[in-house]
Amino acid sequence: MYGNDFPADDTSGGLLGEVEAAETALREAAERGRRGAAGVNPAAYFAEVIAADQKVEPRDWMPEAYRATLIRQIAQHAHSEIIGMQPEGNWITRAPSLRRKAILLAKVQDEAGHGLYLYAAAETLGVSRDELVDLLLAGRQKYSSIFNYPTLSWADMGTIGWLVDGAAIVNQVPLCRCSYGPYARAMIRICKEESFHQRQGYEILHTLAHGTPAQREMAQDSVNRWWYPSLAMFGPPDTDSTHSAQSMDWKIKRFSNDELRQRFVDMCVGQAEVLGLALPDPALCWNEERGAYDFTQPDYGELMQVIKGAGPCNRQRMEHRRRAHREGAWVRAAAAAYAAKQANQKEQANQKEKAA
Ligand code: BYC
Repeated sequence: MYGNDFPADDTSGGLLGEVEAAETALREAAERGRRGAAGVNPAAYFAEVIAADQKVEPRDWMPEAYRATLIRQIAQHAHSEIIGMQPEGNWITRAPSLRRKAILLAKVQDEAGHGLYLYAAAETLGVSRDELVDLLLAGRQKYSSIFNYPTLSWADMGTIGWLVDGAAIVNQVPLCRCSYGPYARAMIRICKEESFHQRQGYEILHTLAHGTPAQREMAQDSVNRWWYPSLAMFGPPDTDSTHSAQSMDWKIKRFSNDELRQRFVDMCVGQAEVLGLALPDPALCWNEERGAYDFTQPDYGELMQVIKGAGPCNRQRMEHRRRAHREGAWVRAAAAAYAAKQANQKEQANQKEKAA
């Protein structure tokens, strides 16, 4: 499938191994059962579950602020997956070959699937998917800043895979160990798929970077445009992050925004070298003392503008989503009518069985 010189290494920087470890830990924890006595003092029990690194489950008592934080983060994450289909969907009809088209189509469908797992995880917290979608459409919930940037060339499909999905995995692998069970379980499946997405993007860029001078230039231009927005995906710097401290206490987040951003930079430098592409940061250099790369921070003023709705594509993304929602109303109505009919038939069959 790949050219002979395509690197065989795991381009997720070993993160897939961490996903597998988190999956094993979840399975073992479920087999062991939980310590502590439920029902004694719910707040003390919740604190004990968090301290023992066990999972909070939907039936458990939880502080309202914990519930609200999870709903905010999981909904924002779900919306990002759905809005995130647009920049790549833009290139499905213009993919350079049938093979590329089939892969891109499958990837965009995967994003829809991720959105569904996440809406389902949010629903376990007592909020419906319809409510969350309404909040997004009303502009009262967010989605990731990164999807407000335009996809200007085919190389952007490679760069989104490599950098955007790469940043997503670095951010999301620790979420496989999130204290809320349904979110952690959803993240395991998502991370496995994301790592494939990242790999396919890397392969697109590798092909372009080793192609004609024009293809190489297109790849470099794309990396130049997406590097800083990808760094900004991790959120504001720790000093300005409003939720990190509390989310880390609750073990929703396991690392701060800056810690994950650093991890991402450290992972990308070697990968860019293998690609033969430059990261657009003249200040990027290894810091022996810190054991990490020094780098130029993204423009956080720009991040805040994009979050507030003033990014290059915010208006276009939301208009498209609202239109798709409107035009899909008949599909939702048909699905609901079909589900009601099935439920009715099942109920009648049950009654018949009882009467017999
Ligand atoms: N964009 O206190 P902070 C994907 C907001 S999908 C927009 O640090 P937190 C993919 C933040 O919400 C990728 N808003 O927040 C899909 C907060 O605002 P509010 C999506 C941002 O939650 C398809 C305020 O800034 N990934 O990869 O502790 C195709 C202060 O921030 C952003 C996830 O959603 C941003 N970048 O940390 C391809 C992962 N950053 O709510 C790829 C799950 C910050 O107070 N989410 N804000 O008004 C998280 O891990 C965390 O929510 C974040 C932010 C690290 C993003």
